[in-house]
Order: sequence, then C-alpha cells, then structure tokens
Amino acid sequence: MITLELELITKALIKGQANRVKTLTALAIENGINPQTVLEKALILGMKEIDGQFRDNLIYISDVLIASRAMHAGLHELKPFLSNPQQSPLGKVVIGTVAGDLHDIGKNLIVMMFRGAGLDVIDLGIDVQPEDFVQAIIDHQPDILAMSAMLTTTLGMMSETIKELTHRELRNRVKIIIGGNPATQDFAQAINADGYAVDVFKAVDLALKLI
Ligand code: B12
Repeated sequence: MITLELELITKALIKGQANRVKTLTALAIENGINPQTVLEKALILGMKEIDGQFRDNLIYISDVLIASRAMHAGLHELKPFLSNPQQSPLGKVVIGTVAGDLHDIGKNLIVMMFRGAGLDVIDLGIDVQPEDFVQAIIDHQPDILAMSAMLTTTLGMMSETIKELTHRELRNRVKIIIGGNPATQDFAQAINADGYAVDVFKAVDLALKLI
C-alpha cells in the first residue's frame, strides 16, 4: 500500500504533474507515511529517473525543468515536516548555489533539513558571487558556510570563494562545507574546504559534527 502511494508520486513527478505530486504528497503525509520516506523513496527517486532519461537522451531539458517544478511542489508540502525545529538554534549556516549555477533543488532540501535539525539558515539563493558569500559571512558571522554546485563549469567558484575569504583573512572564522553533483571529498580537500557530503542526510550529520 505504502509502496503504491510512493510509486504514484514518483510517476507523477516523472510526468511533471506538479498538482498531482502536491496532492499525492499531502495525502501520503495524511496517511501517516514518514516525510523522509516520501522525500527519499518517491521524490528523490523521481529526480534520479529524470536524470537517467536525460543522460540517455530520452527527454529534453524542458522536461527536466517541468519535472523540477513538480519536485518543488512536493517539497513545498514536505517543508513544514522537515524544517520544524523544536529547540533554539544549534548554530548558524549561510548557504547558496555558486555563481553561474541555477540548480537549487538539492540546496533547498539542505536548507529544509538543516532547519529541521535545529540550525539557523541564511539562504542566499542561486547564482551567488564569491563577494556576496564573503559579505554574508561578515554580516551574519555563521558557524558554517555551505556551497552547492551542480555543474563542472561552476565548481571553480567554490575555490574562488575560499580564496577570497583567505585574502580577506576571514577563512578561519567559518567552517566550509560543499556538495552537489560534481563535488567530491578529494575536491573539498584540494580547495581547503572542511567537508563534503554526498546527500542531504550526510550533510546534516556533517554540519552538526562541525559545529
Ligand atoms: C533538475 C536539473 C536541472 C534543472 C534545475 C532546476 C532547479 N530549480 O534546480 C534545470 C532544467 C534548470 C537544469 C538546467 C541545466 N542543467 Co541540470 N540537472 C538537473 C538534474 C536532472 C537534477 C538535479 C536535482 O535537482 N537533483 C535532485 C536533488 C535532490 O539532488 P542534488 O541536486 O544532487 O542535491 C543533493 C546532493 O548533491 C547534495 N548537495 C547539493 N548541494 C549541496 C551543498 C552542500 C553544502 C552539501 C553538503 C550537499 C549538497 O545534497 C542534495 C540533497 O540530497 C541534474 C542531474 C543530476 N544527476 O544531478 C542535471 C545536471 C546537474 N544538469 C546538467 C546540465 C548540463 C544543465 C544545463 C547546462 C543544461 C543546458 N544544456 O542548459 C543547465 C544549466 C543551467 C545553470 N546555469 O545552472 C548536468 C551537469 C553536468 C556537469 N557535470 O556539469 C546534469 C548532471 C545532467 C547530466 N546528467 O548531464 N538542470
């Protein structure tokens, strides 16, 4: 029964049916399915399938965009359950997707889950220039800077940001974590970041460990 409900969400997401994803996600929660299960086993699974189809040239980028809208609709329904901290903030995080990069689904998920884990999150959005990350660190004095990049071509903006922080003698004031499709642990080490996480669940563990 649960599997069927999750499958229906995944199918609707793949077809880009935002309203249906929204309704089915709300229904699944109403029926007592764990929000993290809906996230992992229905929505993220759907995006993985979309990636596979895109890689195999079975769908166009416009289809990916339409599926992304459906993903956002589902995430909107999950938001109150995933980002509802019960305690006062454990620490502060500044987060953004790096300059030139418009991907925000993964980053938004991280924001939700970080908030749910009790972190105060300042979300700078997408296409964030190194100097804007730097300014946010000066303004908000976070414990952690989290950067997301989904394109090989924008990965370099992470090291640009860290170089700028070093240049301004701010690097040691903040822990830096990175993630996104082309990022790796080795890359994190190479650019002098403090950590890398492959997904949102590992990202929460990593952030809490660093605080
Ligand atoms: C959805 C999508 C889009 C959507 C984005 C919509 C949006 N609002 O985000 C649209 C259609 C706009 C898009 C556009 C493009 N895309 Co695109 N896109 C994707 C796709 C299919 C899914 C990404 C996604 O949302 N996944 C679901 C979420 C939940 O997972 P996630 O993003 O990976 O995030 C998780 C982890 O990475 C991690 N994480 C993410 N950020 C962070 C940050 C920190 C600090 C930490 C710790 C962890 C972490 O935790 C997240 C949650 O678990 C990927 C495929 C893929 N495998 O990633 C391609 C992909 C990223 N896109 C790609 C490309 C090429 C493009 C375009 C250049 C296409 C084009 N020809 O125009 C443009 C670029 C636009 C731009 N300037 O940014 C390539 C990138 C290849 C590369 N290595 O450079 C990919 C890999 C597709 C492919 N297989 O070729 N895309």
